[in-house]
Formats: sequence, C-alpha cells, structure tokens
Amino acid sequence: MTYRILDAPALRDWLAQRHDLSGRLGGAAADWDIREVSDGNLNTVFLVNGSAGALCCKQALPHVRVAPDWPMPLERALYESRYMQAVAPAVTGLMPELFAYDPDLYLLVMECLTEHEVLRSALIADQATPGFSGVIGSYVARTVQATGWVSQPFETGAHLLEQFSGNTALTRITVDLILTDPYRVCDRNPEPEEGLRTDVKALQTDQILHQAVGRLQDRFLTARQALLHGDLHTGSIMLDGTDVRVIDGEFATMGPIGFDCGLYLGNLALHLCAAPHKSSALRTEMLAFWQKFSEELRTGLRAGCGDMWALSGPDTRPALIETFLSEILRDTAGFCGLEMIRRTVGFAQVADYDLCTTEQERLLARQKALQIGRTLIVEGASLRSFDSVLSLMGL
Ligand code: SR1
Ligand code: MG
Repeated sequence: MTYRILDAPALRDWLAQRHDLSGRLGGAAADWDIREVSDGNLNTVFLVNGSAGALCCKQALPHVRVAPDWPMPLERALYESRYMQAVAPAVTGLMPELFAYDPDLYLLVMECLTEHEVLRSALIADQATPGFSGVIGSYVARTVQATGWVSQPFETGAHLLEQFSGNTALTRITVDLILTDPYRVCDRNPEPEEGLRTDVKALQTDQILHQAVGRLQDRFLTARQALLHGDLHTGSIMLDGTDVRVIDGEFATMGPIGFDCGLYLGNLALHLCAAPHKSSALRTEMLAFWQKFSEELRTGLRAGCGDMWALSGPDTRPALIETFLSEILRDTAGFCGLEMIRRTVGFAQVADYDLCTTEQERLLARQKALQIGRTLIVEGASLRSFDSVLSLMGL
C-alpha cells in the first residue's frame, strides 16, 4: 500500500484490516471513537477508543504540520520506531509500548496514554505531581547505559550509528533551530517583540557567545556518546500522577549525553523564568533529575563492561567516571542554555511564557531566560558541580 495522509475514516479502514490491532480495540470498527489530537509541530496523532481498549496512532506528514510549506521527509517515523525498539528494554514502563509500525504509511501505533497529560501543560496548570524529574533522570541514565560506548561493547555503538545516522532531516532541524538560527538573522526566527529587539541583536553579534556555541555545535555533531532521545523537552513527556512516560523519539541520533539532560533542564528553567514563584519546587525537580541521573549512571559505570575503560580497575575507574560526569555536566549546562535561548527567540517557542500576566512581566521573563542561557553557554567550563548550575539560575 502506498503512502497517503490518513484521516479518521481511512484510519478506521486500515485498523479494521489489521487484526492484531483491531483485536486490541474490540467491538465493531464502526463503533470505534476516533479523535485527532495532533498537538506537536510535525505529525498527526489520532486516539482510537474501542470497547476493549485504545490505541494512539501517529503518522508522519510530508511537511511540518504547523508550517505546511516546509517539506519534511517521512522517514522520521522509522527513526522513532527504531528508537522505541532500541531503548524499550532499558526503560520498561517509562515510555508507551509500540504495537506496530507501518513502513508504507509511516505510521506508528502505540499504547494510548488516555489518562496522561503533557508535562508542559501540567506544569502550566500547576497540576504536575512532584517527583517526575527523578524518573526522567533515571530514564536518561538507563538509555545511556543501554546505548553508550561507555557501557556497551563497541559493536553496539557501531550498530546504533548505522541505524540512526540517516536521521539527517530531523538532525538538520536541531542544527538549525537550536544551534544556529537564534544567533543569526534568519527568516525562520519570528519577529521579536519591540522590547526584545536589542537582546536579539546582541545574540547575533556576541563573539564570545558564538565561540561557545561553536564548541556545542562541535559536541553535538561529533561526540557520538550514546543514543539520544534528541528532543527531551516537557512537551515530550506525559504524566498521570506518578506514572511518567517519555514520548516522541523521532529526533533520535547518537550524540553527547548532556544534550538530553540540557534540553530537559532548559525547559524547567524556562518555566522558572515564567513562574519565578515556583522556584523552590523547580529547584527540587532539577536537583532530583541530576541526582538520579548521575547516581544511576555512576553505579552502572562502576560495573560497566564496555570496551571503553577496559583497562581500569576498582582503583582507577572512579576517577574516570568523575571526569566523564564533569564533561557531561559542562555539556548539560551548555545545551540547557541553548534550549532556553531558542525557545525564547527562535522558531519553536513555548507556552510557559503565557503564565506571565502582563507584557512587562513577559518581557522580563524572556530577558531573564536569555541572560541565564548565555551564562550557561559561556561559563560552562567553570562549573564544578550541579549546585553551580542551580546558582547560575538563581536557585
Ligand atoms: C519544525 S520542528 C520544531 C521543533 O519542534 C520539535 O518538537 C523540536 O523541538 C523542533 O525543534
Ligand atoms: Mg515532538
């Protein structure tokens, strides 16, 4: 069957033919409730409810969903399915289960998280059950353990490079939107509000900042340390009470471990700028993320069986691990800063700023995000502990 964009009736017909999937829904196809709930920038998403169960169906479109004149290869769905398969054994219960991938329709069919809410929306509504960041810290540590050269025989990394290095269309988005566009004049950047124009101009002319961004471009493109989720922001996480799931792994690529950490923390830091009264709760979340991530990784690396560090023993390995974690911390700070800046002035901005009640408050929140972001990028090398990252954020 050739590719076509599915609407609800076409999806109903397709599911009815797939007995493995229709069996999960139960009842007659005509009775299934199919709702389009597309919310992200790129794809269409349908939730299908039957008498016995529900499915989430996500299809890649040949263009960016929110910008139809921006063409986009369909293969991102393939990479998302590969990502889910690659990390699922390590993160059982922390991502939806993948039931099927159709390579002609570029369609993923997965567990439906009916009761879950997107973390960004839950944060904005002040309804996120605390503790979610520890789960995300654990998620990142586990994916690193399962896919990183530091924990696995080199053949694992070689296979993953082969599987994911073709995800160039989405990596291009990251290279442009996160690592380049905010620092240059570019049509994709929305026109900044008047009060922010000087700040945007400064981003485009700041040589010290550009040099530090250059190091992060180098890290992102050449430090292929582990398989990244690649877009781990608060819109890629859903939660229902303490049940936390990571979704949307279509940006998966081998890259620096601090990238996933930095994107996640950057989105919490943006929320902090928009809602400074939540500083205590957000500090607790960020600390929990880093503690869980670093402790789980440290424990795993002590027992690691990769080819990296094969010559180290109980006396020498702890020092290698601490140096490794310091490098991740530096990258984390830098990518966190990049995320804060691009979500404030770039193509894909965030709804968190809508929490600001006046234009003046909104402007100050955005200026604060730009200032913290720049400091994290430029001063990354001098950061010795996660506490110093928190201090830079005023926490
Ligand atoms: C054109 S895609 C824009 C952004 O949406 C995705 O979620 C990624 O964050 C990407 O940078
Ligand atoms: Mg997404």
